[in-house]
Amino acid sequence: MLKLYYSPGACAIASHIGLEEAGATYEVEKIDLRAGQQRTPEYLAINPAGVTPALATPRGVITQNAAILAYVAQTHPDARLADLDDPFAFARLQAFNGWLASSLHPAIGKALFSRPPLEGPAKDEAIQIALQKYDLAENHLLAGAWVMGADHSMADGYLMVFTRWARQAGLLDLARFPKLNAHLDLVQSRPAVQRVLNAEGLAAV
Ligand SMILES: N[C@@H](CCC(=O)N[C@@H](CS)C(=O)NCC(=O)O)C(=O)O
Repeated sequence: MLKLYYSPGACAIASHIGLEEAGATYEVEKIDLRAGQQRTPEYLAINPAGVTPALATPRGVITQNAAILAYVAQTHPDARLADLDDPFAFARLQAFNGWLASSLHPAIGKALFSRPPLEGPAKDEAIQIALQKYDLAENHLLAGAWVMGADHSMADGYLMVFTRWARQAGLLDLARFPKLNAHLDLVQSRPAVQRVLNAEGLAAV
C-alpha cells in the first residue's frame, strides 16, 4: 500500500492529485508544517530533508513531486498521466515539472511564505521575480488548454499548486494571465481534484 505524507494546501497536493487521478490504492498522513512536525525525528526518518511530500512505497520512500508523479504515472499506465511510449514527450513533461520544482516554486514560495515574511521593497521585488516566471508559463510553456497541449497529464495538478497560491494572493491577474486562469479553472473542475481538495479540507479558489 502506498502512503502519502502531505500538508494541506502545500505542494504535496500535486502528488495527492496524481494518486487520485491514477485511481491508486493509497492512504495519507497529514504532517503539520506550522507545528514543525516535518522536523520531528519520526518524520525525518521518513524524509531526512524535512519537507513534504514523501511517498512510502513497498520498495522505500520517494520524495519530490516530480519523481512521485513520474512513479505514479509509470505504475498506473492506464490513467495516462504521461505519454509513456514517447521518450521525447516524456522528457518535455519532465522538463516542465522540473521547472516548476526548481524555478516557479522557489520564486513564489519566497514571495509568499518566507519566514520571517518579506516586507516592503524586498517583498515587491520577490513578487516581480515570481510574476516573470508566471509570464514564462503563460506565454511560452503552456502547449494548449492542458500543459502538454490537448491531453491532461501529471503536470496539470502540479502547475495548479502555484496558480492556486497566486490567485489566493491576488496575483493571478486575468488580463495578464488569461491562459493560466483558464487552466486553473479547468484543473479545479476535475472530479479527482475536487476529491483531493475535499480530503485536504480545502475549496476551489
Ligand atoms: N521540490 C520539492 C519541494 C518540497 C517542499 O519545499 N515542500 C514544502 C511545502 S510546499 C515543505 O514541506 N516545507 C517545510 C519546511 O520547509 O519546513 C518537492 O516538489 O517535493
